[in-house]
Amino acid sequence: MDHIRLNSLVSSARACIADSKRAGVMRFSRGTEKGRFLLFHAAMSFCSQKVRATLLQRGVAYESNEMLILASRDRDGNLVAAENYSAEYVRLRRSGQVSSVRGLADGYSGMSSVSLCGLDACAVPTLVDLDTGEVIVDSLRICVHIDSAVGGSDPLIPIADQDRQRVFRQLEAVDATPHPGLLYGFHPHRDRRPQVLRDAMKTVYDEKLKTLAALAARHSADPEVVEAYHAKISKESAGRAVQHDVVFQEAIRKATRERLAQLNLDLQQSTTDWLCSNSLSLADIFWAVSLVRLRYLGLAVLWEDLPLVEPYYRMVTSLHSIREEVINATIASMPPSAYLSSETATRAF
Ligand SMILES: N[C@@H](CCC(=O)N[C@@H](CS)C(=O)NCC(=O)O)C(=O)O
Repeated sequence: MDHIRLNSLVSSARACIADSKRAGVMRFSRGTEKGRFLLFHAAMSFCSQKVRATLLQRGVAYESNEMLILASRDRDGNLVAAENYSAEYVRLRRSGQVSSVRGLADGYSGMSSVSLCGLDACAVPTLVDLDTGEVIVDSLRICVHIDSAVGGSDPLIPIADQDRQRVFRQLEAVDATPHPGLLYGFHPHRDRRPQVLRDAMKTVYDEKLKTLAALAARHSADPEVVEAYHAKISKESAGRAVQHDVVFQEAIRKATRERLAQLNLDLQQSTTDWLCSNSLSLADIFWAVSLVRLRYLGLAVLWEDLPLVEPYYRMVTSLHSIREEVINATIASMPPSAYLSSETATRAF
């Protein structure tokens, strides 16, 4: 995309962030590549955590634009839409929609994989690469893009073909795990999610749908934006319909358990220091983010009889990038969980 159009889309999206302290903030990591990447993200977003951990692990500087991804109430009690729902941000995100993607996500599976479900134009993270003029809208593609753009001697995607394929198989497994479904939906039998979170989830869909309907009406003159809002309304309505559906909720729990059992098997068969190769790979970062989120939700029970998963959890959460961008970010931005504390974050493995 040409730089004039890109800069205009970016400045409009940046302006949707209500607090200027969260917009246009340079984060240096170890101080390389200043000024190339801009990230729109949220502290609590599990997809954003994958990207921030990758940036920190690779020591890449970027401009952080942190968005509030939940609706809130103003002083008069009026509903204020999440910042990522604003038309200006949706326009930026749709500019990065590539033809290979399945179109807009308008159904609900409990997953957020763009390749399986389509693009959610109202979601984070979004990466802008000012050097190539690209807008990239999927955490998996973003992390792969950053790793190859940065180059150097410690890539997170191995060069050797077989190792590379092994890494991609794991990235897809994490991508197809229904993390959003497990966050939003009630847990049959015993719900271990923090009480504050469970309470917030009672109204979350109604708030999303109300703010999206108002935005679609307000921007009725812009068909591209309206199409995105209608797809999102359809997706979130489908999510609300299964939020308390025992069959659906048990099925996503079973799917998660199967992925964890496969991880245990892969760890058992692995002959390398890390999951897929002798050096840390993107597969380890993605699994770290997944396991931290599952533990936060009280779902470490799903791997209590899988002997290799817990030691692997300790190994990947000993990384500074994971402690900082995943564990600490979760603790700082989400209601406290009895299953994830800063002590678990610093415990040596
Ligand atoms: N597959 C996409 C999924 C993006 C996504 O679902 N983001 C979530 C946070 S992890 C979000 O923005 N949710 C807010 C909402 O949908 O209202 C990616 O990995 O980037």
